[in-house]
Amino acid sequence: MQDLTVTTNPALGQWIDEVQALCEPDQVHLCDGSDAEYERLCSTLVAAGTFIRLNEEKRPNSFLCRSDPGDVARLEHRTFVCTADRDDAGPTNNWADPAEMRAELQPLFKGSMRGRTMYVIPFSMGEPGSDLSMIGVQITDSAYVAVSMKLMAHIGLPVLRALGAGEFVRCLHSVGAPLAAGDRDVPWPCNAEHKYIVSFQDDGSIASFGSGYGGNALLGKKCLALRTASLKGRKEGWLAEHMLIMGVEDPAGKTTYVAAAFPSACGKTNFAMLLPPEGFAGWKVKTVGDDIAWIRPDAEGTLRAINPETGFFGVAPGTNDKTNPNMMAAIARDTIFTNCALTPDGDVWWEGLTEVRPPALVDWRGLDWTPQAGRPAAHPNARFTVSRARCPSMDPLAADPAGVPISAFVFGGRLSHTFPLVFEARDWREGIYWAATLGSEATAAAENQAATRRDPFSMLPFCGYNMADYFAHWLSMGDRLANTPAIFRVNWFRRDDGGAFLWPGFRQNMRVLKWIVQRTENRGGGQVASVGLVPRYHDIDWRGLDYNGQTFEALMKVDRDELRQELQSHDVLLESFGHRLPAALSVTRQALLDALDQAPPQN
Ligand code: OXD
Ligand code: MN
Repeated sequence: MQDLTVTTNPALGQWIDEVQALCEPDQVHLCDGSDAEYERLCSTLVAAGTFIRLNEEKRPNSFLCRSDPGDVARLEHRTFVCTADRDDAGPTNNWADPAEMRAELQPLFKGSMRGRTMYVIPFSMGEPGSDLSMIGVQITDSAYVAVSMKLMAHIGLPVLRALGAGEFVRCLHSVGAPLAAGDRDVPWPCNAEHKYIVSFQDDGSIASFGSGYGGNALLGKKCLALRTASLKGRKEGWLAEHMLIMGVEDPAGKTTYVAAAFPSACGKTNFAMLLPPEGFAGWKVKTVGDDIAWIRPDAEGTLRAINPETGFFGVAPGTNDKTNPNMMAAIARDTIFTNCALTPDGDVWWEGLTEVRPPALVDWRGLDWTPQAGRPAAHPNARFTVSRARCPSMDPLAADPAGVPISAFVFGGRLSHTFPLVFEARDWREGIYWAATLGSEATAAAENQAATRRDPFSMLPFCGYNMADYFAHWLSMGDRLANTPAIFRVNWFRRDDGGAFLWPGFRQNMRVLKWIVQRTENRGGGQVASVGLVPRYHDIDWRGLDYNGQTFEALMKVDRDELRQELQSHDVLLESFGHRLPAALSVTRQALLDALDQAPPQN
């Protein structure tokens, strides 16, 4: 493998040598991506105390891993986008000068892998060899990262073959915890003092230091497939999006594909794997992806999307047989669990898994736990990592390098008030406006005035360039399409005056999906309201659910004053972009405000 690397891609051979000289690992392991290698590395992690092998009968071939309590989530304040000109990163990113950042990182990486193995992981986001794919090579001193990458991407020899002498994205990662001779390692090494997740947009490389967790460390995901790819997509005329992709198959066997963006904590993975409710015999939801979509116009002017990932890195708390039976089936075996609780019989548990909490557990920090402990047993951001091959709802076209045709975009936040269950934007431009001003309430607060965090297109932490230019890119994409997808906003989280949810959500969201599919087929079923086109009560298929017209009215109500306030509150976000904001967005906002003044009071 070493020879193959050096002879087929001299630039890769040279980069490996450079990183080895800089980071000074004890040894170098070039990952071939085989199952045998995965098993060997998992056994090494068990021997090191990083992994606990779960009960083979209850959860075959699965492991529990506990991170350092200070390394449990993505770190947005330590994530940097480096561009020569600060304005190219824009007001929503942490900007740093590329040369200064390189100078800052250099001494941190110097000797950072001492006492450790340096893993070289060639990986492909998208099918190896496809024109739509991107190849990266991650160098890391974390075996946890190496095994996780095996589940989340194509890795190893097939990728090297596809790479040949071609270009690859350099992804350098160190947990930043060198070991001196004789030092005892800890189960989850990381650096308590320095953490950096950096996209160098001048040469497209990525560097991450100090954290071993999730999107900070699995560099193919948020770093390459979103921050790096979004900039590449802008240059090349495509879109790298924080979106799930699903196919909705009707009883006649016709599949309509939808891509949907939701900020974190809005149930994106559950929606991507939705099991239609009773009464929807013959309808099927087929999962293409739960987190990332790469979307390009084809020669016919249709947008086609691929999910560049091969696995799921999903949030465990709240996942159960009701909220996501497909994911429950997927994680029945061959899964890496991180920061979940351990049961006495060697299985995992998290809040929401069962209605009744087990009487005794070991919590995510390794401490004894009982329901009286007064703290969660699993970390709220506890995760499972599992290959898509295990998920029963996968679409047969999920790995098709040509992608699937997108008929609709759906944007949704967690909003207790103002926004109805669903509406369709009147046109592409208005749809972009509603996506650009997407927001979600920070907490599931019962009060009406919960603070909204703006998260345009749910890309706030992931757009690798100035978001004003990103909006312009989306606006111009509309001009290039012959089959322009319809754009919808949804809100599963509206509450009544007493703070109770008005909509049951989960499987019942299928009713909204069915209406969306019907709209994309121009089969009518809606009326014009101030926000856009909305379904009437009889436009929704209610079979199997007792949901009365009065509650539906409360769910769909758009109050003119509330909507005006909402539109006015967009100022803060829009004005932050200054002169770079596309005029079309300010014009759309004004048109929506003007239309409100002319509309009847509650419509
Ligand atoms: C994720 C996220 O982990 O969006 O997918 O934070
Ligand atoms: Mn995500």
